[in-house]
Amino acid sequence: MSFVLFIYPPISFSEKSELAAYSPPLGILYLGTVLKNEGHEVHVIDAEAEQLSLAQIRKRIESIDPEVIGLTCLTFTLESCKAIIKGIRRISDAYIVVGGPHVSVAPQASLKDIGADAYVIGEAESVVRDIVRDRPRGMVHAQEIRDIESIPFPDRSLVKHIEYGNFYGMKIRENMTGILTTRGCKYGCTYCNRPKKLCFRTRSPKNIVQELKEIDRMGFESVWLADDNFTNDPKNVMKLARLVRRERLKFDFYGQARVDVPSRALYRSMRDMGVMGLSFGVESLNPEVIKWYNKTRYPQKWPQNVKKTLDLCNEYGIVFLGSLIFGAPMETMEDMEYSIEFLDKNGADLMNGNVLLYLLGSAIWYRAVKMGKIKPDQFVISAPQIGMTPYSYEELTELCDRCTNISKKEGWKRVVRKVLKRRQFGMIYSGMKEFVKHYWRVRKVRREVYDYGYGKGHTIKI
Ligand code: B12
Ligand code: SF4
Repeated sequence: MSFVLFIYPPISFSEKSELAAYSPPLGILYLGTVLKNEGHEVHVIDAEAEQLSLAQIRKRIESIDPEVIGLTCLTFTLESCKAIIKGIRRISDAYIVVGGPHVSVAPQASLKDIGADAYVIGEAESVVRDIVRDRPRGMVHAQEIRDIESIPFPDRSLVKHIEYGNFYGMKIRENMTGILTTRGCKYGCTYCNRPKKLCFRTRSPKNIVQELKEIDRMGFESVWLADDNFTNDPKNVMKLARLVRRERLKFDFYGQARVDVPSRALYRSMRDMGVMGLSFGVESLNPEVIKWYNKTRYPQKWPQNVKKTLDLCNEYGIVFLGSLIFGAPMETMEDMEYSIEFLDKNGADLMNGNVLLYLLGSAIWYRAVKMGKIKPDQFVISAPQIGMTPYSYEELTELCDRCTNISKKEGWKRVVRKVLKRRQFGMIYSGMKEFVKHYWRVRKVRREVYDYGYGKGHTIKI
Protein backbone atom coordinates (compact mmCIF):
# COMPACT_ATOMS: atom_id res chain seq x y z
CA MET A 1 0.00 0.00 0.00
CA SER A 2 1.33 3.44 -0.91
CA PHE A 3 0.33 6.94 0.09
CA VAL A 4 -0.63 8.70 -3.15
CA LEU A 5 -1.49 12.36 -3.57
CA PHE A 6 -3.00 13.90 -6.69
CA ILE A 7 -2.78 17.64 -7.27
CA TYR A 8 -4.81 19.73 -9.70
CA PRO A 9 -2.76 22.94 -10.13
CA PRO A 10 -4.42 26.37 -10.49
CA ILE A 11 -4.11 28.63 -13.53
CA SER A 12 -2.59 31.29 -11.33
CA PHE A 13 -1.45 31.63 -7.74
CA SER A 14 -1.85 35.38 -7.73
CA GLU A 15 -5.27 35.86 -9.33
CA LYS A 16 -7.94 34.12 -7.34
CA SER A 17 -10.78 32.88 -9.48
CA GLU A 18 -14.35 32.88 -8.22
CA LEU A 19 -15.23 30.43 -10.96
CA ALA A 20 -12.64 27.98 -9.77
CA ALA A 21 -14.74 25.58 -7.73
CA TYR A 22 -17.09 24.82 -10.58
CA SER A 23 -16.68 21.11 -11.25
CA PRO A 24 -14.31 18.47 -9.82
CA PRO A 25 -11.27 17.25 -11.78
CA LEU A 26 -12.71 13.95 -13.02
CA GLY A 27 -9.42 12.73 -14.55
CA ILE A 28 -7.66 12.41 -11.21
CA LEU A 29 -10.81 11.15 -9.49
CA TYR A 30 -10.90 8.28 -11.99
CA LEU A 31 -7.22 7.52 -11.37
CA GLY A 32 -7.58 7.89 -7.60
CA THR A 33 -10.48 5.43 -7.62
CA VAL A 34 -8.47 2.79 -9.50
CA LEU A 35 -5.71 3.13 -6.87
CA LYS A 36 -8.09 3.22 -3.91
CA ASN A 37 -9.66 -0.02 -5.14
CA GLU A 38 -6.15 -1.54 -5.12
CA GLY A 39 -5.77 -0.65 -1.46
CA HIS A 40 -3.68 2.52 -1.76
CA GLU A 41 -4.41 5.54 0.40
CA VAL A 42 -5.36 8.36 -1.94
CA HIS A 43 -5.60 12.11 -1.29
CA VAL A 44 -6.59 14.88 -3.68
CA ILE A 45 -5.70 18.57 -3.57
CA ASP A 46 -7.69 20.66 -6.05
CA ALA A 47 -5.55 23.77 -5.73
CA GLU A 48 -7.68 25.59 -8.30
CA ALA A 49 -10.93 25.05 -6.41
CA GLU A 50 -9.42 25.44 -2.95
CA GLN A 51 -7.49 28.53 -4.09
CA LEU A 52 -4.35 27.45 -2.31
CA SER A 53 -1.08 29.34 -2.38
CA LEU A 54 2.21 27.55 -3.03
CA ALA A 55 3.02 27.70 0.68
CA GLN A 56 -0.36 26.18 1.58
CA ILE A 57 0.13 23.37 -0.95
CA ARG A 58 3.58 22.64 0.51
CA LYS A 59 2.13 22.52 4.01
CA ARG A 60 -0.55 20.04 2.93
CA ILE A 61 2.06 17.88 1.22
CA GLU A 62 4.15 17.84 4.40
CA SER A 63 1.19 16.75 6.48
CA ILE A 64 0.13 13.99 4.05
CA ASP A 65 3.74 12.92 3.40
CA PRO A 66 2.94 10.95 0.20
CA GLU A 67 5.28 8.50 -1.49
CA VAL A 68 3.82 9.21 -4.93
CA ILE A 69 2.55 12.56 -6.20
CA GLY A 70 0.59 12.87 -9.45
CA LEU A 71 -0.28 16.17 -11.10
CA THR A 72 -2.61 17.08 -13.95
CA CYS A 73 -1.05 19.52 -16.37
CA LEU A 74 -3.00 21.71 -18.79
CA THR A 75 -1.05 24.02 -21.10
CA PHE A 76 -2.70 26.82 -19.15
CA THR A 77 -1.44 25.44 -15.85
CA LEU A 78 2.05 24.46 -17.03
CA GLU A 79 3.80 27.21 -15.09
CA SER A 80 2.00 26.50 -11.82
CA CYS A 81 2.63 22.79 -12.30
CA LYS A 82 6.38 23.48 -12.60
CA ALA A 83 6.31 25.74 -9.55
CA ILE A 84 4.54 23.12 -7.43
CA ILE A 85 7.05 20.44 -8.45
CA LYS A 86 9.98 22.74 -7.64
CA GLY A 87 8.45 23.28 -4.20
CA ILE A 88 7.90 19.55 -3.66
CA ARG A 89 11.52 18.77 -4.47
CA ARG A 90 12.62 21.06 -1.61
CA ILE A 91 10.57 19.25 1.03
CA SER A 92 10.03 15.70 -0.14
CA ASP A 93 11.65 12.86 -2.05
CA ALA A 94 8.31 11.58 -3.32
CA TYR A 95 8.13 10.08 -6.79
CA ILE A 96 6.44 12.61 -9.10
CA VAL A 97 4.38 11.77 -12.17
CA VAL A 98 2.57 14.20 -14.45
CA GLY A 99 -0.26 13.57 -16.93
CA GLY A 100 -3.17 15.44 -18.46
CA PRO A 101 -4.08 17.29 -21.67
CA HIS A 102 -0.79 19.21 -21.96
CA VAL A 103 1.39 16.13 -21.60
CA SER A 104 -0.64 14.38 -24.29
CA VAL A 105 -0.03 17.09 -26.91
CA ALA A 106 3.33 18.64 -25.98
CA PRO A 107 6.60 17.83 -27.77
CA GLN A 108 8.16 15.15 -25.61
CA ALA A 109 11.50 16.97 -25.40
CA SER A 110 9.76 19.94 -23.75
CA LEU A 111 8.36 17.84 -20.92
CA LYS A 112 11.60 17.34 -19.01
CA ASP A 113 11.48 21.06 -18.07
CA ILE A 114 8.47 20.27 -15.88
CA GLY A 115 10.82 18.47 -13.51
CA ALA A 116 8.84 15.28 -12.79
CA ASP A 117 10.14 11.71 -12.74
CA ALA A 118 7.65 10.40 -15.30
CA TYR A 119 5.13 11.70 -17.83
CA VAL A 120 2.05 9.82 -18.93
CA ILE A 121 0.67 10.35 -22.41
CA GLY A 122 -3.02 9.52 -22.77
CA GLU A 123 -5.74 8.17 -20.51
CA ALA A 124 -3.93 6.70 -17.55
CA GLU A 125 -6.41 4.30 -15.92
CA SER A 126 -4.73 1.30 -17.56
CA VAL A 127 -1.21 2.20 -16.38
CA VAL A 128 -1.64 3.97 -13.06
CA ARG A 129 -1.40 0.82 -10.89
CA ASP A 130 1.89 -0.20 -12.53
CA ILE A 131 3.26 3.32 -12.23
CA VAL A 132 2.66 3.41 -8.48
CA ARG A 133 4.18 -0.06 -8.09
CA ASP A 134 7.18 0.19 -10.47
CA ARG A 135 7.86 3.97 -10.42
CA PRO A 136 9.24 4.13 -13.98
CA ARG A 137 11.24 7.13 -15.26
CA GLY A 138 10.58 9.10 -18.47
CA MET A 139 7.68 8.63 -20.88
CA VAL A 140 4.83 6.22 -20.31
CA HIS A 141 2.39 5.69 -23.18
CA ALA A 142 -1.07 4.69 -22.00
CA GLN A 143 -3.35 2.70 -24.27
CA GLU A 144 -6.71 4.25 -25.06
CA ILE A 145 -9.46 2.51 -23.11
CA ARG A 146 -11.93 1.09 -25.61
CA ASP A 147 -14.48 -0.23 -23.13
CA ILE A 148 -15.03 2.86 -21.03
CA GLU A 149 -17.63 1.06 -18.93
CA SER A 150 -14.84 -1.09 -17.54
CA ILE A 151 -13.50 1.97 -15.69
CA PRO A 152 -14.89 2.25 -12.14
CA PHE A 153 -17.04 5.32 -11.41
CA PRO A 154 -14.98 8.21 -10.06
CA ASP A 155 -15.06 8.24 -6.27
CA ARG A 156 -16.36 11.72 -5.46
CA SER A 157 -15.69 11.26 -1.76
CA LEU A 158 -12.03 12.01 -2.59
CA VAL A 159 -13.05 15.68 -2.89
CA LYS A 160 -15.83 15.71 -0.30
CA HIS A 161 -14.07 18.58 1.48
CA ILE A 162 -14.69 20.85 -1.53
CA GLU A 163 -18.03 22.38 -2.51
CA TYR A 164 -18.35 22.63 -6.27
CA GLY A 165 -20.97 24.42 -8.34
CA ASN A 166 -19.64 27.89 -7.74
CA PHE A 167 -20.77 30.03 -10.64
CA TYR A 168 -20.90 33.80 -10.76
CA GLY A 169 -19.44 33.92 -7.25
CA MET A 170 -22.27 31.93 -5.73
CA LYS A 171 -23.96 28.56 -5.77
CA ILE A 172 -27.46 28.34 -7.16
CA ARG A 173 -28.15 24.82 -5.98
CA GLU A 174 -26.65 22.52 -3.45
CA ASN A 175 -23.33 20.99 -4.36
CA MET A 176 -22.55 20.24 -8.00
CA THR A 177 -20.53 17.40 -9.44
CA GLY A 178 -19.45 16.37 -12.93
CA ILE A 179 -20.03 13.27 -15.02
CA LEU A 180 -18.65 12.01 -18.33
CA THR A 181 -21.16 10.26 -20.57
CA THR A 182 -18.65 9.95 -23.43
CA ARG A 183 -14.93 10.20 -24.05
CA GLY A 184 -13.23 11.81 -27.03
CA CYS A 185 -14.83 13.85 -29.77
CA LYS A 186 -15.98 13.07 -33.30
CA TYR A 187 -14.89 16.39 -34.74
CA GLY A 188 -11.59 18.01 -35.66
CA CYS A 189 -11.91 21.77 -35.22
CA THR A 190 -8.67 23.40 -36.32
CA TYR A 191 -8.32 25.65 -33.23
CA CYS A 192 -8.94 22.82 -30.75
CA ASN A 193 -6.11 21.05 -28.99
CA ARG A 194 -7.78 17.84 -27.90
CA PRO A 195 -5.55 14.92 -28.97
CA LYS A 196 -6.79 13.93 -32.41
CA LYS A 197 -5.99 10.29 -31.76
CA LEU A 198 -8.68 9.98 -29.09
CA CYS A 199 -11.59 7.99 -30.52
CA PHE A 200 -15.12 8.93 -29.66
CA ARG A 201 -16.62 6.43 -27.21
CA THR A 202 -19.94 6.49 -25.49
CA ARG A 203 -21.33 4.85 -22.36
CA SER A 204 -24.67 3.06 -22.35
CA PRO A 205 -27.54 4.99 -20.75
CA LYS A 206 -27.93 2.17 -18.21
CA ASN A 207 -24.33 2.56 -17.08
CA ILE A 208 -24.62 6.36 -16.88
CA VAL A 209 -27.82 6.09 -14.84
CA GLN A 210 -26.11 3.76 -12.38
CA GLU A 211 -23.57 6.49 -11.75
CA LEU A 212 -26.30 9.14 -11.54
CA LYS A 213 -28.02 7.08 -8.85
CA GLU A 214 -24.77 7.08 -6.88
CA ILE A 215 -24.55 10.86 -7.37
CA ASP A 216 -28.14 11.18 -6.16
CA ARG A 217 -27.40 9.14 -3.04
CA MET A 218 -24.50 11.49 -2.30
CA GLY A 219 -26.96 14.41 -2.25
CA PHE A 220 -25.91 16.34 -5.35
CA GLU A 221 -28.56 18.44 -7.09
CA SER A 222 -26.66 19.73 -10.10
CA VAL A 223 -24.56 17.82 -12.60
CA TRP A 224 -22.06 19.27 -15.04
CA LEU A 225 -21.93 17.12 -18.18
CA ALA A 226 -18.18 17.29 -18.64
CA ASP A 227 -18.17 15.74 -22.13
CA ASP A 228 -16.41 17.62 -24.91
CA ASN A 229 -19.81 17.72 -26.55
CA PHE A 230 -22.83 16.20 -24.82
CA THR A 231 -24.83 15.85 -28.06
CA ASN A 232 -22.14 13.93 -29.95
CA ASP A 233 -24.46 10.89 -29.98
CA PRO A 234 -28.02 12.27 -30.07
CA LYS A 235 -29.75 8.87 -30.03
CA ASN A 236 -27.90 7.90 -26.89
CA VAL A 237 -28.83 11.22 -25.26
CA MET A 238 -32.51 10.59 -25.99
CA LYS A 239 -32.30 7.08 -24.54
CA LEU A 240 -30.51 8.46 -21.50
CA ALA A 241 -33.23 11.12 -21.06
CA ARG A 242 -35.93 8.44 -21.08
CA LEU A 243 -34.09 6.40 -18.47
CA VAL A 244 -33.41 9.41 -16.24
CA ARG A 245 -37.13 10.15 -16.23
CA ARG A 246 -38.13 6.55 -15.72
CA GLU A 247 -35.84 6.34 -12.70
CA ARG A 248 -37.26 9.68 -11.44
CA LEU A 249 -33.80 11.19 -11.12
CA LYS A 250 -34.03 14.92 -10.62
CA PHE A 251 -30.98 17.02 -11.40
CA ASP A 252 -30.26 20.30 -13.14
CA PHE A 253 -27.84 19.42 -15.89
CA TYR A 254 -25.45 21.82 -17.59
CA GLY A 255 -22.98 21.09 -20.36
CA GLN A 256 -21.48 21.81 -23.73
CA ALA A 257 -23.06 21.00 -27.09
CA ARG A 258 -22.82 21.77 -30.78
CA VAL A 259 -25.37 23.58 -32.91
CA ASP A 260 -25.44 21.11 -35.75
CA VAL A 261 -28.06 18.70 -34.42
CA PRO A 262 -31.11 20.98 -34.20
CA SER A 263 -33.56 18.16 -33.67
CA ARG A 264 -36.79 18.87 -31.86
CA ALA A 265 -36.87 15.37 -30.38
CA LEU A 266 -33.37 15.83 -28.96
CA TYR A 267 -34.10 19.19 -27.33
CA ARG A 268 -37.43 18.02 -25.95
CA SER A 269 -35.67 15.01 -24.43
CA MET A 270 -32.96 17.18 -22.92
CA ARG A 271 -35.56 19.50 -21.41
CA ASP A 272 -37.41 16.48 -19.99
CA MET A 273 -34.29 15.05 -18.36
CA GLY A 274 -33.54 18.38 -16.68
CA VAL A 275 -30.96 20.06 -18.92
CA MET A 276 -31.10 23.70 -17.83
CA GLY A 277 -28.26 25.27 -19.79
CA LEU A 278 -25.89 24.48 -22.62
CA SER A 279 -22.83 26.28 -23.87
CA PHE A 280 -22.45 26.22 -27.65
CA GLY A 281 -19.28 26.86 -29.63
CA VAL A 282 -20.90 29.07 -32.28
CA GLU A 283 -17.54 30.72 -33.07
CA SER A 284 -18.72 32.74 -36.10
CA LEU A 285 -21.70 33.23 -38.38
CA ASN A 286 -19.54 33.48 -41.49
CA PRO A 287 -19.44 30.09 -43.32
CA GLU A 288 -15.96 30.88 -44.68
CA VAL A 289 -14.62 31.23 -41.15
CA ILE A 290 -16.47 28.10 -40.05
CA LYS A 291 -14.86 26.27 -42.96
CA TRP A 292 -11.42 27.50 -41.89
CA TYR A 293 -12.14 26.24 -38.37
CA ASN A 294 -13.28 22.91 -39.87
CA LYS A 295 -16.30 23.02 -37.55
CA THR A 296 -18.50 21.07 -39.92
CA ARG A 297 -18.65 19.49 -43.35
CA TYR A 298 -21.54 21.80 -44.20
CA PRO A 299 -20.35 25.32 -43.37
CA GLN A 300 -23.10 26.92 -45.50
CA LYS A 301 -25.71 25.43 -43.20
CA TRP A 302 -24.06 26.78 -40.04
CA PRO A 303 -26.06 30.04 -39.64
CA GLN A 304 -29.29 28.17 -40.25
CA ASN A 305 -28.35 25.56 -37.63
CA VAL A 306 -27.39 28.22 -35.10
CA LYS A 307 -30.80 29.84 -35.59
CA LYS A 308 -32.66 26.53 -35.31
CA THR A 309 -30.77 25.60 -32.15
CA LEU A 310 -31.53 28.99 -30.62
CA ASP A 311 -35.22 28.56 -31.44
CA LEU A 312 -35.28 25.11 -29.88
CA CYS A 313 -33.52 26.32 -26.73
CA ASN A 314 -35.98 29.19 -26.47
CA GLU A 315 -38.93 26.90 -27.03
CA TYR A 316 -37.80 24.36 -24.43
CA GLY A 317 -36.46 26.81 -21.87
CA ILE A 318 -32.82 25.73 -22.12
CA VAL A 319 -30.37 28.55 -21.44
CA PHE A 320 -28.24 29.18 -24.54
CA LEU A 321 -24.69 30.40 -23.92
CA GLY A 322 -23.12 31.21 -27.27
CA SER A 323 -19.38 31.36 -27.48
CA LEU A 324 -17.76 33.38 -30.27
CA ILE A 325 -14.15 33.50 -31.42
CA PHE A 326 -12.76 36.68 -32.98
CA GLY A 327 -9.69 36.88 -35.19
CA ALA A 328 -9.66 34.31 -38.02
CA PRO A 329 -7.43 35.57 -40.86
CA MET A 330 -10.27 36.21 -43.33
CA GLU A 331 -12.71 37.53 -40.72
CA THR A 332 -13.65 41.20 -41.12
CA MET A 333 -14.92 43.60 -38.47
CA GLU A 334 -18.34 43.44 -40.18
CA ASP A 335 -18.35 39.64 -39.89
CA MET A 336 -17.58 39.77 -36.19
CA GLU A 337 -20.16 42.46 -35.49
CA TYR A 338 -22.69 40.47 -37.46
CA SER A 339 -22.00 37.35 -35.33
CA ILE A 340 -22.74 39.29 -32.15
CA GLU A 341 -25.84 40.89 -33.62
CA PHE A 342 -27.10 37.54 -34.92
CA LEU A 343 -26.90 35.90 -31.51
CA ASP A 344 -28.44 38.88 -29.78
CA LYS A 345 -31.32 39.28 -32.26
CA ASN A 346 -32.15 35.62 -32.16
CA GLY A 347 -32.40 35.56 -28.39
CA ALA A 348 -29.16 34.02 -27.14
CA ASP A 349 -29.34 34.34 -23.35
CA LEU A 350 -25.66 34.72 -22.66
CA MET A 351 -22.65 35.11 -24.91
CA ASN A 352 -18.96 35.25 -24.47
CA GLY A 353 -16.33 36.44 -26.88
CA ASN A 354 -12.81 35.13 -27.10
CA VAL A 355 -9.80 36.29 -29.02
CA LEU A 356 -8.57 33.47 -31.25
CA LEU A 357 -5.69 31.65 -29.61
CA TYR A 358 -3.18 29.48 -31.39
CA LEU A 359 -2.79 26.59 -28.97
CA LEU A 360 -0.15 23.92 -28.94
CA GLY A 361 -1.60 20.75 -30.43
CA SER A 362 -4.18 22.47 -32.62
CA ALA A 363 -4.03 22.34 -36.43
CA ILE A 364 -3.77 26.13 -36.75
CA TRP A 365 -0.85 26.16 -34.30
CA TYR A 366 1.08 23.62 -36.40
CA ARG A 367 0.30 25.58 -39.55
CA ALA A 368 1.49 28.84 -38.02
CA VAL A 369 4.70 27.16 -36.82
CA LYS A 370 5.29 25.91 -40.38
CA MET A 371 4.71 29.42 -41.68
CA GLY A 372 7.30 30.74 -39.24
CA LYS A 373 4.72 32.85 -37.38
CA ILE A 374 5.11 30.98 -34.09
CA LYS A 375 8.22 29.54 -32.53
CA PRO A 376 7.76 25.88 -31.55
CA ASP A 377 8.25 26.84 -27.89
CA GLN A 378 5.36 29.36 -27.92
CA PHE A 379 2.54 27.19 -26.70
CA VAL A 380 -0.28 29.74 -26.43
CA ILE A 381 -0.39 32.91 -28.46
CA SER A 382 -3.21 35.11 -29.75
CA ALA A 383 -3.97 35.92 -33.41
CA PRO A 384 -3.06 39.64 -33.19
CA GLN A 385 0.29 38.86 -31.57
CA ILE A 386 1.42 36.95 -34.63
CA GLY A 387 -0.21 39.19 -37.22
CA MET A 388 -2.72 36.54 -38.29
CA THR A 389 -5.61 39.04 -38.21
CA PRO A 390 -5.67 42.64 -39.46
CA TYR A 391 -7.11 43.73 -36.09
CA SER A 392 -5.35 44.64 -32.88
CA TYR A 393 -5.79 42.86 -29.59
CA GLU A 394 -7.64 45.91 -28.27
CA GLU A 395 -10.08 45.92 -31.18
CA LEU A 396 -10.87 42.26 -30.64
CA THR A 397 -11.24 42.55 -26.88
CA GLU A 398 -13.60 45.44 -27.44
CA LEU A 399 -15.83 42.96 -29.28
CA CYS A 400 -15.52 40.55 -26.35
CA ASP A 401 -16.66 43.37 -24.05
CA ARG A 402 -19.66 43.93 -26.27
CA CYS A 403 -20.69 40.30 -25.76
CA THR A 404 -20.23 40.76 -22.02
CA ASN A 405 -22.37 43.88 -21.98
CA ILE A 406 -25.24 42.28 -23.89
CA SER A 407 -25.18 39.35 -21.46
CA LYS A 408 -25.14 41.72 -18.52
CA LYS A 409 -28.00 43.89 -19.76
CA GLU A 410 -30.37 41.45 -21.43
CA GLY A 411 -28.96 38.02 -20.70
CA TRP A 412 -29.90 37.56 -17.09
CA LYS A 413 -33.46 38.74 -17.66
CA ARG A 414 -33.77 36.12 -20.38
CA VAL A 415 -32.28 33.47 -18.10
CA VAL A 416 -34.72 34.25 -15.30
CA ARG A 417 -37.62 34.13 -17.77
CA LYS A 418 -36.51 30.68 -18.92
CA VAL A 419 -36.09 29.36 -15.41
CA LEU A 420 -39.62 30.60 -14.61
CA LYS A 421 -40.93 29.00 -17.79
CA ARG A 422 -39.46 25.73 -16.58
CA ARG A 423 -41.30 26.30 -13.27
CA GLN A 424 -38.00 25.98 -11.43
CA PHE A 425 -39.21 28.23 -8.62
CA GLY A 426 -36.86 26.58 -6.14
CA MET A 427 -33.95 27.63 -8.31
CA ILE A 428 -35.16 31.22 -8.47
CA TYR A 429 -35.61 31.24 -4.70
CA SER A 430 -32.19 29.83 -3.88
CA GLY A 431 -30.60 31.96 -6.61
CA MET A 432 -32.07 35.15 -5.14
CA LYS A 433 -31.06 34.13 -1.61
CA GLU A 434 -27.49 33.47 -2.70
CA PHE A 435 -27.40 36.66 -4.74
CA VAL A 436 -28.35 38.76 -1.74
CA LYS A 437 -25.90 36.88 0.48
CA HIS A 438 -22.98 37.29 -1.90
CA TYR A 439 -23.95 40.56 -3.55
CA TRP A 440 -20.54 42.23 -3.41
CA ARG A 441 -18.63 39.16 -4.39
CA VAL A 442 -20.97 38.60 -7.31
CA ARG A 443 -20.45 42.16 -8.51
CA LYS A 444 -16.72 41.69 -8.30
CA VAL A 445 -16.62 38.52 -10.32
CA ARG A 446 -19.15 39.17 -13.03
CA ARG A 447 -16.40 40.25 -15.42
CA GLU A 448 -14.67 36.95 -14.98
CA VAL A 449 -17.82 34.96 -15.56
CA TYR A 450 -18.63 36.58 -18.86
CA ASP A 451 -15.05 36.39 -20.04
CA TYR A 452 -14.92 32.73 -19.29
CA GLY A 453 -13.75 30.42 -22.05
CA TYR A 454 -10.63 30.65 -24.10
CA GLY A 455 -9.88 33.72 -22.12
CA LYS A 456 -8.40 36.97 -23.06
CA GLY A 457 -4.80 37.63 -22.30
CA HIS A 458 -3.93 33.99 -21.75
CA THR A 459 -0.58 34.23 -23.41
CA ILE A 460 2.12 31.94 -22.25
CA LYS A 461 5.55 32.37 -23.70
CA ILE A 462 7.86 29.58 -22.79
C1 B12 B 1 -14.91 19.86 -17.54
C2 B12 B 1 -13.82 20.76 -18.08
C3 B12 B 1 -13.60 21.95 -17.42
C4 B12 B 1 -14.37 22.35 -16.16
C5 B12 B 1 -13.85 21.67 -14.93
C6 B12 B 1 -12.36 21.59 -14.84
C7 B12 B 1 -11.95 20.47 -13.97
N1 B12 B 1 -11.74 20.73 -12.70
O1 B12 B 1 -11.85 19.35 -14.47
C8 B12 B 1 -14.20 23.89 -16.16
C9 B12 B 1 -15.44 24.40 -16.86
C10 B12 B 1 -14.09 24.59 -14.82
C11 B12 B 1 -12.93 24.01 -17.01
C12 B12 B 1 -12.08 25.08 -16.95
C13 B12 B 1 -11.00 25.24 -17.80
N2 B12 B 1 -10.65 24.50 -18.85
CO1 B12 B 1 -11.47 22.84 -19.20
N3 B12 B 1 -12.16 21.25 -19.71
C14 B12 B 1 -13.07 20.40 -19.22
C15 B12 B 1 -13.25 19.16 -20.10
C16 B12 B 1 -14.43 19.39 -21.05
C17 B12 B 1 -13.43 17.83 -19.37
C18 B12 B 1 -12.35 17.52 -18.30
C19 B12 B 1 -12.50 16.09 -17.91
O2 B12 B 1 -13.17 15.79 -16.96
N4 B12 B 1 -11.95 15.18 -18.73
C20 B12 B 1 -12.10 13.75 -18.59
C21 B12 B 1 -10.88 13.10 -17.97
C22 B12 B 1 -11.10 11.60 -17.86
O3 B12 B 1 -9.80 13.34 -18.84
P1 B12 B 1 -8.47 14.11 -18.36
O4 B12 B 1 -8.80 15.16 -17.39
O5 B12 B 1 -7.73 14.46 -19.56
O6 B12 B 1 -7.68 12.96 -17.55
C23 B12 B 1 -7.12 11.81 -18.16
C24 B12 B 1 -5.71 12.00 -18.77
O7 B12 B 1 -5.44 13.31 -19.18
C25 B12 B 1 -4.78 11.50 -17.72
N5 B12 B 1 -4.42 12.39 -16.61
C26 B12 B 1 -4.99 13.53 -16.18
N6 B12 B 1 -4.37 13.97 -15.07
C27 B12 B 1 -3.41 13.12 -14.77
C28 B12 B 1 -2.49 13.07 -13.71
C29 B12 B 1 -1.59 12.03 -13.64
C30 B12 B 1 -0.65 11.97 -12.51
C31 B12 B 1 -1.60 11.00 -14.64
C32 B12 B 1 -0.64 9.88 -14.56
C33 B12 B 1 -2.50 11.06 -15.70
C34 B12 B 1 -3.41 12.09 -15.75
O8 B12 B 1 -5.53 10.41 -17.18
C35 B12 B 1 -6.89 10.86 -16.99
C36 B12 B 1 -7.84 9.72 -16.95
O9 B12 B 1 -7.97 9.09 -18.20
C37 B12 B 1 -11.89 19.16 -20.87
C38 B12 B 1 -11.93 18.44 -22.18
C39 B12 B 1 -11.77 16.94 -21.92
N7 B12 B 1 -12.62 16.16 -22.48
O10 B12 B 1 -10.89 16.50 -21.19
C40 B12 B 1 -11.58 20.64 -20.95
C41 B12 B 1 -10.12 21.06 -21.00
C42 B12 B 1 -9.31 20.25 -20.03
N8 B12 B 1 -10.16 22.48 -20.51
C43 B12 B 1 -9.34 23.23 -21.11
C44 B12 B 1 -9.16 24.59 -20.78
C45 B12 B 1 -8.31 25.40 -21.72
C46 B12 B 1 -9.75 25.13 -19.64
C47 B12 B 1 -9.52 26.54 -19.10
C48 B12 B 1 -8.08 27.00 -19.11
C49 B12 B 1 -10.42 27.50 -19.87
C50 B12 B 1 -10.15 28.99 -19.52
N9 B12 B 1 -9.68 29.73 -20.47
O11 B12 B 1 -10.39 29.40 -18.43
C51 B12 B 1 -10.06 26.39 -17.66
C52 B12 B 1 -8.94 25.94 -16.71
C53 B12 B 1 -9.40 25.91 -15.28
C54 B12 B 1 -8.61 24.89 -14.57
N10 B12 B 1 -7.53 25.25 -13.91
O12 B12 B 1 -8.96 23.75 -14.67
C55 B12 B 1 -8.59 22.51 -22.20
C56 B12 B 1 -7.12 22.27 -21.80
C57 B12 B 1 -6.22 22.37 -22.99
C58 B12 B 1 -4.79 22.37 -22.59
N11 B12 B 1 -3.99 21.58 -23.31
O13 B12 B 1 -4.40 23.10 -21.73
C59 B12 B 1 -9.45 21.23 -22.42
C60 B12 B 1 -8.68 19.98 -22.84
C61 B12 B 1 -10.52 21.59 -23.47
C62 B12 B 1 -10.01 21.76 -24.89
N12 B12 B 1 -10.67 21.18 -25.85
O14 B12 B 1 -9.08 22.43 -25.19
N13 B12 B 1 -12.75 22.96 -17.78
S1 SF4 C 1 -13.77 22.22 -30.30
FE1 SF4 C 1 -15.20 20.78 -29.37
S2 SF4 C 1 -16.24 19.86 -31.15
FE2 SF4 C 1 -14.39 20.80 -31.95
S3 SF4 C 1 -12.85 19.15 -31.95
FE3 SF4 C 1 -12.62 20.29 -30.02
S4 SF4 C 1 -13.85 19.18 -28.54
FE4 SF4 C 1 -14.51 18.51 -30.58
